[in-house]
Amino acid sequence: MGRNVADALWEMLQKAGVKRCYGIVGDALNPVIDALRRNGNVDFVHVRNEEYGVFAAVAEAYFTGNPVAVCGTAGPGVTHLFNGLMDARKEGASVIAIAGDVESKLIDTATLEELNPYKFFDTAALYIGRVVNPEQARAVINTAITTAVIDRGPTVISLPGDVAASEAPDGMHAVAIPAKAVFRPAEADLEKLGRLINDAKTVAIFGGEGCRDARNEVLALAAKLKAPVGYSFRGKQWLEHDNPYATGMTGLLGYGGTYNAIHGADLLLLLGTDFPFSEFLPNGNVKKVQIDTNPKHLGRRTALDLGLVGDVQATVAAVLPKTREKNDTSFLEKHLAQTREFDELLSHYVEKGPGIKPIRPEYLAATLSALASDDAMFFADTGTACIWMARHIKGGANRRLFGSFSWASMANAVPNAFGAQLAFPGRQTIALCGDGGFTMLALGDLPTLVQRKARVVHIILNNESLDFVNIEQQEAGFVPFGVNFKNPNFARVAEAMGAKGIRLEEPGDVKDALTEALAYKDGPVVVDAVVDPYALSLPSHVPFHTAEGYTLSLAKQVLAGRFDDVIKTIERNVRLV
Ligand SMILES: Cc1ncc(C[n+]2csc(CCOP(=O)(O)OP(=O)(O)O)c2C)c(N)n1
Ligand SMILES: [Mg+2]
Repeated sequence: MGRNVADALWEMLQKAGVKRCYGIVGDALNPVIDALRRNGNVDFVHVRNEEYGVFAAVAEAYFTGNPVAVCGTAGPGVTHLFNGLMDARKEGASVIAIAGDVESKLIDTATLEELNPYKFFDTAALYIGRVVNPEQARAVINTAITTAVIDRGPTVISLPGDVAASEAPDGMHAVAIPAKAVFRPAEADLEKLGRLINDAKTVAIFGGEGCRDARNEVLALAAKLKAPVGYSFRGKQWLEHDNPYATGMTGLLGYGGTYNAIHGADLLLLLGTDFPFSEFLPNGNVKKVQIDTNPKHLGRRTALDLGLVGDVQATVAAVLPKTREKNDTSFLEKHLAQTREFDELLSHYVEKGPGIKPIRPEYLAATLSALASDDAMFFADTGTACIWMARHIKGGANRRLFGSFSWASMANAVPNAFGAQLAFPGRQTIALCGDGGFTMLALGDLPTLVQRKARVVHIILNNESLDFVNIEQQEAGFVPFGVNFKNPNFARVAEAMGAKGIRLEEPGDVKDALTEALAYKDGPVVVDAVVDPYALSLPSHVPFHTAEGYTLSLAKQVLAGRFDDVIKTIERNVRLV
């Protein structure tokens, strides 16, 4: 027999730029993996849990721009892919899942491990194809690849082993992937946008992931309009560094002057952001324009005066010549000053850090940021790690920050970092993980990293709690419950598994321990940092229900005056004086 369907599958994936496939083999996938072995051009990364493989694939796809394959086999192996595929969908990563399916003659008979892929993947995948006949394979594989790449999300090829092993029809291997299209709003809408900008005395910008390729244009617009620039977590890495107009983030992780800037401006430009926390966005007095490639994003978080469908880069470039320069810098200066003030507030933790035990996570994160290389890639687990990354890890032209920002799954950071390390070997990849997150997924796959000598620096925030939920419960006025647990010494566990382990308990040792960890070149290193579980973190603006919750839960105190003053009082006083 000549080429089989599985051979053609790998040829097509390889031609589309797939360099790796993460997953676990078995039954239906055996002919698929045999074809991968014979092909020789795609690295098969055996992981101990399929979910870990998908989070690795998400980071690889997101940062390289290439599609990445994952695989899991029939039923249970396939279900393990799901959470990661949801993450791929929300983070915009081109991940192609090859789902082993039951033999084609047994489909729809509820046979062992049978799972209906259409029903199961419906929420996660942008496209699901079930290859039940070799004649159909080219079209299905082609659609799965082009959809994943162009719409930047997960797709699924459900493949019974017998079909994978069947002879492929001739000529089944071309995939034509176009370059990224330029997407601009209609001229009439650009004119309207120009008028809105020119009529506004003050303009504020709030940018998100859609500013990834538009940094220069956004900064040029800010310079011309003297506009403060705030950003979502996903926008931070593109817009914050080396930006004289940057005013920080808003939302629950917020810091700096952005909240007040976007509420105080005449006009707010929402650029490539689907920032989901509507209560942090202005209503009423502020006019709002949103620009996004995805029309579903327009107006769903806040009511708009104008919505434009287009790339931020192309749209801003097109509107720049239509705008008049503004010369009054007072609005900008006011919010930059507020940003500096909040920066100083945050630096209290850092300055006092060496003297406070248990170790303050703020101090740990800030020291890490200072020691890490200029092109380090940082990954944060969902949990308090996100807060410390948002506030204390400084970005840079070549630094990267990533997490499960929009799906918000736990346990993403280490597998994300692993995928990035495989894609960029030797580059510093650092996972800030929760102890809940580390034990949920990362621990089981530590041997995978040891085996591959993958240089992933794990920094575990060992607070023996699901601290983020602990904070959440207090914000909501609950008595914290179900959030505490006991940990082993993770440094010793890591050593037993063949990784380097560093136990960190003394604040005075933070610098040396992190320096040692970052310098380690022989594989994964696990820094088990015993940190303060009572590291209270409040945003630069506290919505009323949050403040109310804290009042109930913590002390039923003050809170009659201005929220900002209250936050400052708490920030300055908790364990710092
Ligand atoms: C898979 C999953 N389960 C539960 C949650 C809800 N959740 C969000 S953060 C969090 C706590 C994380 O704890 P840990 O990893 O220890 O980090 P910490 O906040 O303590 O730093 C939980 C349970 C989630 N987001 N994802
Ligand atoms: Mg924890």
